[in-house]
Amino acid sequence: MSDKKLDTPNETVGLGRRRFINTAALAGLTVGVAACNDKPAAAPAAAPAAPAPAPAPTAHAGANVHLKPGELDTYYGLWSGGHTGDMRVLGLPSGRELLRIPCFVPDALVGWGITNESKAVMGTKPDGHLRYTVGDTHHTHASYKDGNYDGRYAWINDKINSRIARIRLDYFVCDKITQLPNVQGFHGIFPDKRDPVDQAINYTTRVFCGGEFSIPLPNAGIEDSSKYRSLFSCVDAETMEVRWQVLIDGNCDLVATSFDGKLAATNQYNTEMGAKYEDMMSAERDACLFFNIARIEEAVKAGKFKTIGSSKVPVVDGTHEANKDPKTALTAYVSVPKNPHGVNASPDQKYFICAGKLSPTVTVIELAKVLDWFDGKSEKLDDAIVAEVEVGLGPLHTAFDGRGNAFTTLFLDSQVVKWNIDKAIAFHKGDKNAKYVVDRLDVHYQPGHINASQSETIAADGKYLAVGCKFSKDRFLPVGPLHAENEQLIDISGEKMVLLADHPVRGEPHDFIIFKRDLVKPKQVYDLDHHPLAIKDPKESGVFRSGKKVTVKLTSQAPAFSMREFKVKKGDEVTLILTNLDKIEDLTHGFAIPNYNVNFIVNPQETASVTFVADQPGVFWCYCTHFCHALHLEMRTRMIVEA
Ligand SMILES: [Cu+2]
Repeated sequence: MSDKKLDTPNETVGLGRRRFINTAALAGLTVGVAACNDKPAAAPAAAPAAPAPAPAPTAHAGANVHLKPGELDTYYGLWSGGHTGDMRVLGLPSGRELLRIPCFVPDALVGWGITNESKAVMGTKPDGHLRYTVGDTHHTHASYKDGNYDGRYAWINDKINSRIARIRLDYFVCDKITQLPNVQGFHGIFPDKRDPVDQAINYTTRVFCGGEFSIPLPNAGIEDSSKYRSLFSCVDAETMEVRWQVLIDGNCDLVATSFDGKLAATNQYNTEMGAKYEDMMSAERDACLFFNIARIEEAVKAGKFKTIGSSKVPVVDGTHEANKDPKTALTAYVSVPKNPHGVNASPDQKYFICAGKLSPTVTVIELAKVLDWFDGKSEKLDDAIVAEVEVGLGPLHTAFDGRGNAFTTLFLDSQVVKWNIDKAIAFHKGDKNAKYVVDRLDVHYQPGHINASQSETIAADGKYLAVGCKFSKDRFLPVGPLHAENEQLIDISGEKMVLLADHPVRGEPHDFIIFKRDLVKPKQVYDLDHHPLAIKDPKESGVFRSGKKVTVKLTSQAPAFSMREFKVKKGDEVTLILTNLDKIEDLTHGFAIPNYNVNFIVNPQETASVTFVADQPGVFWCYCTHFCHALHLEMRTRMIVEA
């Protein structure tokens, strides 16, 4: 697969052209590299005497991503880790990775999947072992208030096991995970953009979740795939319970929500309901499926639902057959070309954009016209399509600058295309002079997800654009067959895009959001009262026996644990509770027990516990694993297991 771009003499968006001009993109790249080096072009090594004069400033040279030591980033980025099952926190524009928040997969740094508290969030089998130790996160979104992020929560999906995790953005930890019933391949998520939308219905923020794989419902091994269906789910942001589901024809891919809370949508790439890829791509058009949220909630309230299998979640009927009358329809299938990927809401609150994937087009759907169809004011649902224009090969995802421009990744072209929404609409209406393509930029390589700072909020600020490139190839030092991925950062504050930086990341990130740093207020120290098992005074420490069950209560304060030793008997079921009484931010302690597969951390004023059977007699030096003090190595206690 070659990524060399062959320039063609003229920009064209005409049918049949499979390549697009790249001159502007190459110019942008050159400027970007110069800006990145922060220096004028270097003089030849042999003639170092006088520095070359600084080049005349270009109209827009690109922001500086190289922060000085001690300088803070101005944006947070929340990245889904892919099948590492975590969420990554990056500072932007520097691209420095600050934290990985474990969600679906155990994490050795913090003891996620080791402590009782994290196991309770992750879910266990009756034998106490984790139900799942693999995950596949794709999409991450944060909670909104009045159209902008409010810093309460973020959510992330697990495609493998159809789970949604909630991240508390005060402590940057996962606190709840919910598995969606009767869903396989849970893919897109998006929360409401207002909270609450309608007091009469009395809900808090909802998080909408798309089920990608169609399955027999209930799942009883039917081979005729034409009978498979999938479900679109609504999860309550506070309780994390599934409120309702919609049975649909076809599948769900990504999800978008309108700013007024009235509509959600998912793009569908397999309206054919095929089981083989040839069948999945056989139709020329698929759909962007809209959900009329108020009508769905009314139907649920009125008892017009069924349940599937052992799940008690109400399921309303959103299939074609049941939704032919616009006046009562819960769903509307807007036809879009072909195996679309990505549906994104423009920050002017007017449009959803579907990217064509197998079609070189983007489709602009006007939300007011979808609502008109539901209200019987418009006969043809297709009238809601106000533009369908060519942008390049393999369009996948779209971001926005808040100034009327959209940025779409072109997977096959290895480019980002900047295009103007109003001009695309004018072109679609017949103004063939409307030059809607504003700029193109080569990226490296094969971009998937894209997002801009504050993109899908009313505060889209058009400063930075990040692009998740699935292949980095020659951009970094080789480290064997598996390469880092390349999250590239682009300055979009000017007319032309300027490539600012390559940020290598460990595989295999997908979606991400970028928001201003002042939108979250992280806490530095836990509250002792938040944990029911907290040991508030070292004097409460001790070994408490009830038959074969033993509770060990311990506190930590650098450089010591509250007990210098503790004794249990072989065969005891030991629950060890550790409260970190240190009150200084970042003064975290670890607790490891050799040969017992125990290691976890406790942050300042945090309490965590582990349960294990003391099946090996002997002396075990339990030690602090998280560097804390000059006497860190001396910070130990002895577990004595008596035979
Ligand atoms: Cu320590």
